[in-house]
Amino acid sequence: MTNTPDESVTVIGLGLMGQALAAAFLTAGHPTTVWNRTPGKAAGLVERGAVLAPSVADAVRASSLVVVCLTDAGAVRDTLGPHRAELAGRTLVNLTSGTSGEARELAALTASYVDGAIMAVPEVIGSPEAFLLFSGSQEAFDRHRDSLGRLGTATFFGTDPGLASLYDVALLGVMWGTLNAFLHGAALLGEAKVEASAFAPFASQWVGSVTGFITAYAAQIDRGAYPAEDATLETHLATMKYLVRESAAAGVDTEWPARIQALTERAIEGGHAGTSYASLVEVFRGRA
Ligand code: FVH
Repeated sequence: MTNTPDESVTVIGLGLMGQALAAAFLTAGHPTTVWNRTPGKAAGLVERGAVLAPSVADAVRASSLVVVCLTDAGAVRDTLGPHRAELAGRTLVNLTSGTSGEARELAALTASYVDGAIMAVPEVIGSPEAFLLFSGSQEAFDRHRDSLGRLGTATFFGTDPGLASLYDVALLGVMWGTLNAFLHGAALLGEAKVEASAFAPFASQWVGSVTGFITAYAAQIDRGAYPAEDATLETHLATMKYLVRESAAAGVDTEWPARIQALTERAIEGGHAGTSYASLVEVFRGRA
């Protein structure tokens, strides 16, 4: 990564995330132009040397790399759709959340389109702990790799512009599933007067142990074979029933554990009784 960037960058959208993106480019020394529907949000960045463009067209024309971060795909379409002429020959990096289908549609805005997803909060933008997922034009990503690397740890997943968004939602699903499981456990233990902060270190340690299964199960999924090297689905099912019964007895939500049990029962009905937990992927694929 070069240390003294001379590449000018434009950031369109100065919400909580857009402000952090523009600030990271300024900190790295990039000549930075900004635009926001509500111009007042640019004040702090202008004080740091950013140029506030009077219009979207001026903002796009100011840089070879245009980064947009708005509320949703509709806002991106409304804001940049009328400016395809200005976007021609420039790279547009869209860091707005959205679906893979929306990303593929927005890729029509310019030949040099890169879609992205930010797995981080604004506070960590500019540090390696900010993970940014990209897909779309490989040539464009490679050309601006150093500049995009100023935002955090950047990974390019492939030329399908929708891929970064799919990774984003899949990873968010891992986050929500994990947090739901912790919160359900905290509710259950709370009925026994156990504080969440007492449960937390055990839950964190256990999440760390459980992530060890991910690599092994990924290999089984890719091979399409699910040998029970740790525990069979029948063993899992027996203990899942305890979670359902304990939840009912404690008067906390039973839908969450019952859903887990139902998925496993469906896999067993599909002939996976003696296989590993990874065989539930067949249920999620709608094949069990
Ligand atoms: N904030 C976060 O931690 C998450 C981390 C993961 C990725 N998300 C996504 O980033 C996009 C922007 O999120 P945000 O937190 O910056 O959102 P806001 O602070 O609400 O700012 C929204 C900006 O979008 C502008 N805007 C909205 N609608 C329009 C429109 N129709 N035309 C033009 N601009 C529009 C808004 O402008 P203004 O209200 O200031 O005038 C803000 O600049 C988002 O996709 C997250 O999912 C962030």
